[in-house]
Amino acid sequence: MQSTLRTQVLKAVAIVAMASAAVSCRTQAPASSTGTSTSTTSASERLTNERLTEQSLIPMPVSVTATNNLFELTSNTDIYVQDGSPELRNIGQYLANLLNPSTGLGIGVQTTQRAPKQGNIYLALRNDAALGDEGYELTITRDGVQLVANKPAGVFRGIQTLRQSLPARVEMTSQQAGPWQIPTGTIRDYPTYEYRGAMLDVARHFFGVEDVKRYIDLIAAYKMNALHLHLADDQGWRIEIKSWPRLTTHGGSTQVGGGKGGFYTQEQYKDLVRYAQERYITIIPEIDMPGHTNAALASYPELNCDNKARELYTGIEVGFSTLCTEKEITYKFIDDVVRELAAMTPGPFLHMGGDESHVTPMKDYIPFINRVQDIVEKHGKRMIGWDEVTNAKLKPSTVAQFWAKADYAKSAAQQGAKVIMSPATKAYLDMQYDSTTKLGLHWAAYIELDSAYIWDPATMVPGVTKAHILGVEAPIWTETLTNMEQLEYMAFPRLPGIAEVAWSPSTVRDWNTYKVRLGKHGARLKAMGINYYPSKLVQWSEQ
Ligand code: IFG
Repeated sequence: MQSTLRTQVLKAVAIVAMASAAVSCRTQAPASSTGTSTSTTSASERLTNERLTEQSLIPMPVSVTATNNLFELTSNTDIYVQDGSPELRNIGQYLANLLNPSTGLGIGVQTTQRAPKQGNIYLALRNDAALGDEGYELTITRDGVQLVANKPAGVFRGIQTLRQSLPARVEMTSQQAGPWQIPTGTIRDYPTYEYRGAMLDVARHFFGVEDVKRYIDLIAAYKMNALHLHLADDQGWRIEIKSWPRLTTHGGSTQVGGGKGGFYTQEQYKDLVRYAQERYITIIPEIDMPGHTNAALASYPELNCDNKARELYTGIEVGFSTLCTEKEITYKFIDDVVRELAAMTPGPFLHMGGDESHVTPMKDYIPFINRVQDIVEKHGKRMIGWDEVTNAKLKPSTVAQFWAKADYAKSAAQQGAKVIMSPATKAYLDMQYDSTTKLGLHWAAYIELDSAYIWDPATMVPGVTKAHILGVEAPIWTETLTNMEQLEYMAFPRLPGIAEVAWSPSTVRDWNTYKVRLGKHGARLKAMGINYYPSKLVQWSEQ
């Protein structure tokens, strides 16, 4: 159809729709309060609801096309998953578990050989190379929802978009009034970076299994796929190592401020790994060394060069500790720790820290890091290290995590190692928003929402281009954070913005339009029970 004719037809349709909408909203029966939506929603009313392109989707998808109609979840709606994939069935159940508490629609999960009849949601795998491992295509028509991807992970990521295209109250855990309408259209989407992570420091202050699971749920909602757990530092050792039990019984017994600390048994750690895996999130454990090791040095005298166990430490200084790099028992210790950690970590990476080794002479640090790299490789894993490790000779499989020194990031790229971008001046979620923020630190910068959003990993460090970058990670250090409420206040709303930096192409990223989307997203953050910082830079709408 000629474009002018098409435009005239569309205009005519719009005029008719507006006219009948004016009529229908006067005669429209009120949505029933029982939570089951009425089926009398008139066709014209469908044209007046928000368009798919106006939903506050974060991360912003690669492409969104609206078709100005509505699909409605009703008590007849079920989730149909393509037969033959247990993973799809689990994902279907995850979606049902998200929708049922708030909608009260009793949505079930069925397996099917072919697309279901109208009124249902369909999850399926389909070869579509352009979508890659985590991309998806979400098609919403008035007759149903179809979510397809190459891999189950892509379907899971698409579900995060589907939930964001429903009203924010869908995130509530108590039953809410309907109707449950989704604007129609098509979304084709896939990530820019393959590594999109968050780091949680459970060493300075210990966060129990339920808190970590909550954080996993929150980062999953923004399509992140990695959770880096900072499990050991000066103030605490948080993971049971059976061959060195005092690491947790003694080294895990306190925390910053002198509280009782805590640790994960190996069973609890495996439970976290499983919980994350169900959300297509890889756990990356970090044992920081040779610095940031006071908890281990307090637990075993023999790990100290003078054979004297250190006192437990409950302050927040850094850079005062080091393993004894010239003693062989140190490498036996590291081998035991890496062996046990690798055995319960299905993911490809072990993070071995390497930062702020201020009392380890560089002549000792370099061979130490080289040797740790070999131990990690011997146990079948790839090493990640903070950017100081680029002083050593990095294996091509090793990943350097840029946090402070651009030259180190550049050196990693030159050595052919991949880089994870976590600039402290942009991505450190423990940085205060401004000088009035009661929690957090500001040694790197004050980071308001715009500053955490307006940066491009691919141009941040000269000499480090997109080809060198594995992905982006947002660390949160917990020297000043003691519980989830405080953690959420510092992590949100900056974390969704960084998730967008990692997922969305820079061509669709713009602070002025993002802040409007984020403002509308406020209702969703509230509905998810997130204690977020209501920055004055954003017009928040919470209804
Ligand atoms: N730098 C230290 C962290 C933590 C942080 C607090 C790194 C790699 C300052 N190392 O960031 O242990 O103390 O903002």
